Amino acid sequence: MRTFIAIDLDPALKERVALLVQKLSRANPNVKWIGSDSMHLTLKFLGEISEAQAEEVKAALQAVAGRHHPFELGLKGTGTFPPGSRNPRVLWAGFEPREELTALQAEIEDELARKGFPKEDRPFHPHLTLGRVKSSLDIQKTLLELEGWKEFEFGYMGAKTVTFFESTLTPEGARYTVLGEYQLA
Ligand code: 2AM
Repeated sequence: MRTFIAIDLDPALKERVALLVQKLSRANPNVKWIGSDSMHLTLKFLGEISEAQAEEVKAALQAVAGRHHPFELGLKGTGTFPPGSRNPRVLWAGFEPREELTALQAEIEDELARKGFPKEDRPFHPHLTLGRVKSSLDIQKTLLELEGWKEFEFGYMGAKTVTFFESTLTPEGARYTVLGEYQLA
């Protein structure tokens, strides 16, 4: 199964992000825009793992979640991957830097590394993917519009739960199923 670990976005924030996506998507169908079901902050992408490994992940998340307290998560501003590119792959909204978030993500990495899961070699850039660029056609107009939201405050949510997701790839895009939810202590 193809899996990842994330913090799901709170419904009020999803609504605000959906309004921006609606505006941007009307202007550019060459981007695969995110739906509300796919709005999350990915903490760790695991990719293809076995059922037995999934059980190990569940135990690891249970342990890590028990060692962290809930915290405030702010969604602010927009940007692209690669940063500042005129031909980006991903358009995103950013999460405000937060020590508790960095610590939670790092501990998930460490706990899973101890169980033999490969560590991510790229730095952690907490973001919410808004869209993935399929074709750079008309992208400059979209980038200019996105730039207008560079400092926009979408709002805050309480990060209280870590979610273990399965991602099933379908011709219509990825479908996410919850494999487990772990409350921060
Ligand atoms: P994202 O966080 O930039 O949206 C499920 O695919 C989630 O895991 C997505 O939200 C996705 O990107 C994230 N992810 C991180 N690394 C990935 C990779 N190498 N392949 C697919 N998805 C990845």
